[in-house]
This record gives sequence, C-alpha cells and structure tokens, in this order.
Amino acid sequence: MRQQNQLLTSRTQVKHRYALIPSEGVPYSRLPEWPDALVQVLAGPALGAEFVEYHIELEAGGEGLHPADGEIEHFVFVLDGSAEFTLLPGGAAGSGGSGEAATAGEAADAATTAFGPGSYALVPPSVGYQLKASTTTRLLLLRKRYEPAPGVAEFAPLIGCELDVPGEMYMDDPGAALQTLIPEDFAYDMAMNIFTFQVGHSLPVTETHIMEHGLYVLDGKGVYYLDDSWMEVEKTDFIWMGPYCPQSYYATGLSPTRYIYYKNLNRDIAL
Ligand code: UGY
Ligand code: MN
Repeated sequence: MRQQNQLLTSRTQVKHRYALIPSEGVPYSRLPEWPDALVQVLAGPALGAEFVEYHIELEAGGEGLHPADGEIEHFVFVLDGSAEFTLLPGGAAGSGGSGEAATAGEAADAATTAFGPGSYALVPPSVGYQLKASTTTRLLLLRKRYEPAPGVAEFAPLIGCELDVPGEMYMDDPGAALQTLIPEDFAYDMAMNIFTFQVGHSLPVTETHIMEHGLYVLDGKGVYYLDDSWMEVEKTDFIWMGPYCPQSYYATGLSPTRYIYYKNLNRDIAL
C-alpha cells in the first residue's frame, strides 16, 4: 500500500485477451463456503476467463467446505501455512473416480491429510472436501467446470506436494524447469504446472495457443510479454491469459522466478 505522500501509479492491465493484476489492488470478499476467510477473486467470467481463481487467507481454525455438486472440479494449492484437508466422497451426481489415473500425486481416500506449503489437491466434481487451517494459511483455489469426454471415466481425487514433483528440463534449457502437478492423462481436462526460471532465462518461444492460463507468481521477478507488450511482473502478481494471447517470459532480478499456472487441455474444441 502506498503512503499518502506517494503517487498512485499501478502496473494493473485489464485487456481483451489478458490481465495483469498485482495483488495489492484486489479487495477482499467473503464467501459462504469459506466463512472465516479473506478471499480475493483473481479471475472469473466477468474478466473473460472460463474458470474462477481465488486467493484465500485463513487464520488458525478457519475452514472451507465444498460439497460435491457433480459439475465443478477444484484445485487447491497451499502457498504457506498448514491445514487439514479432508475429502468428502459420495456427494451429488458423478461417476466416481476411476482410481487409475492418479500417478504423480497420490490417489486419495476419505482420510484427512496434513497439508503444508506446496501441498495440493485436485478434487473431481463427484467428491466434496473440507479444509481447516492449523496455522495462518494462504491458498490458491481454482474452480472449473469439468469437461467429460466420451469413453473417459472421471478422475479420482489427487493429492500431492510440489516438493515431491521433480522439475523436468524445459526445451533443452537447463535454466528452465517444469513441474507437472497433474499427470498427463485424458482423465484430466486441466494442467497445473510450476515453472522455475533461473535469472537470465526465458521461455524459448512466444507462445500463441487456444488454452487459457491463470498464473500466480510465487517468487522472483521478470518481464512478461502479453499480446504485444512487455511488462514487469513480480511475486504475488496474478496474470490471466485468454485464448490466443501471445505470451513469453524473461526472468530478471537477483533470484529465480517461480510461477504456478493453470491450463485447460486434453479436450476436443466445441463448435
Ligand atoms: O504450458 C504453457 O503453455 C506455458 N509454457 N505457458 C506459459 O508459461 N506462459
Ligand atoms: Mn502458455
């Protein structure tokens, strides 16, 4: 927050194909599902996104509960703090999990799991969940309408920790590593990845693709190319990239950049 004697400049950009949203400018909201939490809505349909992403702050004892609704899948990622995470199977509609696709994380059952920094869960529409903070905790929560595909069973709940997911060298650059938190499997209609760029390293191409991104900068700083402009970004910034937004990244500063991003994939394109 700026002092009264400082200028009110901002890096915020909200355009047709993208948005850069520094967290300082996003007011808090409350949600019935997270009654004790301070919630920042980072992305939603009003922005142009086909998903919802929240930044959620909980004090110790604060909790959230999402019963299964048969339509929406949820991805929860712990930024910092600690929490107890419990699956609530057998909610509303849905086929239930196949149990076969959960290989990178752990195929989860109804037990409570202790979550710490980097813990994550992908919960299918047919399963509910509850999260209770043990200490002050910050989370990202992404909600997306699950897209069933013919002959593909709904996935089983997936629980893991990014600390257990090795980074793979990205496109022959030893200074760029990609952690794939959700297995590459047709059961899943989304990816959630963490990119680490050493200072001076970049995405090797300017990408242009139909998939959307919801991106949260975990560490470091750099310059992001969005549509037709380079702009500075840093830790705690959120970026929405809509379909066909030209995009690239160059890490600057004194320490590596890490960012976590969502991507929709693995499904035919509706006509
Ligand atoms: O997977 C991706 O599309 C990723 N390389 N994009 C990005 O980091 N902006
Ligand atoms: Mn991309």
